[in-house]
Amino acid sequence: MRERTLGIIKPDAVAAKNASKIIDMLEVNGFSIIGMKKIHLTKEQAKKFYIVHRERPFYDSLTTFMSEGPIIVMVLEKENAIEDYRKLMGTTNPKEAEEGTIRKLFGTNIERNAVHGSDSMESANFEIPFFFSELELM
Ligand code: FUP
Repeated sequence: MRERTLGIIKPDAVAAKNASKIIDMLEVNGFSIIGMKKIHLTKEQAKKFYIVHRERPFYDSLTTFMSEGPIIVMVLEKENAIEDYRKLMGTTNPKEAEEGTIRKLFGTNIERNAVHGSDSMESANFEIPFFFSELELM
C-alpha cells in the first residue's frame, strides 16, 4: 500500500551539512518527497511534538536538542513507507545501527541521531498534520 510518513533531518545533521546526502538517499531508495520545509522549533514546539515521551528521562534533553537549530521536515511517500524508512534510518542508537543506514552514517549518539521517522500509522497521522496543512500537501 502506498503510504506517507514524516521524516525529520535533525539539528545535528543540518548543522553538519549532511541534509543533501540524506535527501539523496531517500530519493535513491524510492521515496517521493511530497512536502519539505526548513524550520527552527522552539523548545515548546519540540515538547509538543515529542509529547509521547514526556515521562521519559531524556525528554528535556531531547527537546532542547531538537530546538537548538534548524531542522528539515518532510512528508515521504512510497509503498510501505513507514517500515521502509525505519529500516533506512537504522536503530535509535547509531552505534548499533546496520552499515549503510542513515543513522550509522550520520548519527553521533542515541540523542544526536541525525533523523526521525514516524514509527507507526498512528504516529504518522499525528506527526504529518503537526507540520503540514492539507493545502501544503495538495
Ligand atoms: P526512534 O523512534 O528510533 O526515533 O526512537 P524513540 O522513539 O525510542 O526515541 C525518540 C528519540 O528520543 C530518539 F530519536 C532519540 C531520543 N532518545 C534519547 O535521547 N535517549 C534514549 O535513551 C532514547 C531515545
